[in-house]
Amino acid sequence: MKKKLSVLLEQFLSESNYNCLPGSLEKYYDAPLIRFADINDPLFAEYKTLIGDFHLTPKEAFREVYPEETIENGTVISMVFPISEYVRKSNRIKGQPSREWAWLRSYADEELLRQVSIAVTQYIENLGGKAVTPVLIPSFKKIRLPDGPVSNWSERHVAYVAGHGSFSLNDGFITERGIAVRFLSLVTDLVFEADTRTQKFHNENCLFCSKGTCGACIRRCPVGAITKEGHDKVKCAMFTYGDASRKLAVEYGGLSEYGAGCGLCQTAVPCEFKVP
Ligand code: B12
Ligand code: SF4
Ligand code: SF4
Repeated sequence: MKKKLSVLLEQFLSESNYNCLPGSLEKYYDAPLIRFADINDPLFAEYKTLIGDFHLTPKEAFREVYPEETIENGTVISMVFPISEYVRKSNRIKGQPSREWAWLRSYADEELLRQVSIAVTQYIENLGGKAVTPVLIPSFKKIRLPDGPVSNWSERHVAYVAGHGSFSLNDGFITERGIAVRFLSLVTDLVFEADTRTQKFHNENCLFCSKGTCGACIRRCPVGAITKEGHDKVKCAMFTYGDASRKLAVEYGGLSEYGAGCGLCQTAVPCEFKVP
C-alpha cells in the first residue's frame, strides 16, 4: 500500500502545475517520504498534556467529519515533502528569504498540499476506507499563546509518532531528507502496519541537542530568535509573517496573506539535507 501511494504521489508531483515555480519547470517539492502511525499510539493522548488539551487526537479529528462512525483502529498517514534543491539553494542567502522561498509560501504550502490531500483521500476511498485531513477540518485552528502560536494539530508531533525524525534546537523537525521540508497528514479508518520509531528522545537528530555542537542555525537567524536556550516563537512569527514580510511577499510577486516566510535556519545548515 505504501509503495503504491508513493508512486501515486511521485507521479502527482511530477505532473501537477501546482508543483512548478512561476514561469519555470523547476519544482517546489520532491517525492514525499511516507510513514504510518497507529491511531492508538499512546503519544497522541500524551500530546493533550505536552501541547495542550486543545490538541486533537486522530480519533477526535476523524469523528468530527464522520460523527456516525466508530473508529477503534486506524492509521495516521504522515507525509514529508522535501523542498527541492533549487528552492533550498535560493534560500542560502542572508538577511531575508529568497523570492523562490516566498513563492513556495504563496503558491505551494497551502494549495499544493490541499491537492495532495484530495489525491490521497480519493486513493483511500477507492480502497474502501475513509480519510480526514485534520488541518483542513472546520475546527482546525491556530491559537496564540503567550510564548507564541500553536495549532490544534501539530504536523511535526504527528511525524514524530510515525518515526520520521526529531525536533531540534530551533524547533524545526529534522527528517532523513533534512529540515527543509513540509508536512501533511491524514487519518484513515483503514489499518496499515505502523512504522517503528527509533528516536530515543524528541530532539535527537539535532547536533546541538544531542552532542552540544553546531549551533549554525543560531547564526543564520536574522532576528536573533534562536539561542542556546531554544527558539523564540514570537520573534520568529513577527519576522516570518509580520507586515514587512507581507510587503516583501508582494514585492516578490507572491501573496500578502501568506507572508514571505523565512526558513533561513533551514538552509545553509548541516541539517538542511540530512540527519547531520
Ligand atoms: C504555529 C506555526 C508556526 C509558529 C510557531 C512554530 C512552533 N515551533 O510551533 C511560527 C510562526 C513561529 C512558525 C514559523 C515557521 N514555520 Co511554522 N507552523 C506552525 C503550525 C501552523 C503549527 C505548529 C504547532 O502546532 N506547534 C505545536 C507546538 C507545541 O510545537 P513546538 O513548540 O515546536 O514543540 C516543541 C515541544 O513540543 C518540544 N517537546 C518537548 N518535549 C517533547 C517530548 C516529545 C515526545 C515530543 C514529540 C516533543 C517535545 O519539542 C518541540 C520543539 O522544541 C505548523 C503546521 C501544523 N499544523 O503543524 C507550521 C510548521 C511547523 N511550520 C513550518 C515552517 C516551514 C515554518 C517556517 C520555516 C516559516 C516558513 N514557512 O518559511 C518557520 C520556522 C520556524 C522554526 N524555527 O521552526 C513547517 C515545519 C518544517 C520543519 N522542518 O519543521 C510546518 C510543520 C508547516 C508544514 N505543513 O510543513 N510556524
Ligand atoms: S543547524 Fe545545527 S544546531 Fe541548528 S537544528 Fe541543525 S543540527 Fe541543530
Ligand atoms: S524561520 Fe527565520 S526568523 Fe524564524 S527562527 Fe528561523 S531564521 Fe529565525
